[in-house]
Amino acid sequence: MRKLALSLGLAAVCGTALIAVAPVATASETGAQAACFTLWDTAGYKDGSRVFSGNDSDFSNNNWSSGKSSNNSANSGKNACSHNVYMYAETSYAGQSYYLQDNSVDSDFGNNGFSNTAESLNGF
Ligand SMILES: [Ca+2]
Ligand SMILES: [Ca+2]
Ligand SMILES: [Ca+2]
Repeated sequence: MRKLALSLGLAAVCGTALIAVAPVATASETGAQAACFTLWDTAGYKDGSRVFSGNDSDFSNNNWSSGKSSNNSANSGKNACSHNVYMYAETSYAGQSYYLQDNSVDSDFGNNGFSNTAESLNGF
């Protein structure tokens, strides 16, 4: 009987430990947004890229991975988010807009009249 009680005691300790870990696993989901949207400098997902995990009201202070300015420069994008992402021709989500639906890609903004145009982005 004493052995059985000890086993049960250990099981209880393990159970408590698992419960304590659970909130840590979900914290990442409720905290920072997923980095699920990517833009590229050039059509066909080429040259420098930028990954977004939230809105950006002004591209002028952000460069592509290549080091070049990402302002008025996006030409293709992939939206792996579960929500639409909206790009705007001016800062602060103003001017002409173009959006990528959730879980969609566009290899060339040129046939959408949005080449080298985006200055801000939201939808997160
Ligand atoms: Ca910015
Ligand atoms: Ca470009
Ligand atoms: Ca297009």
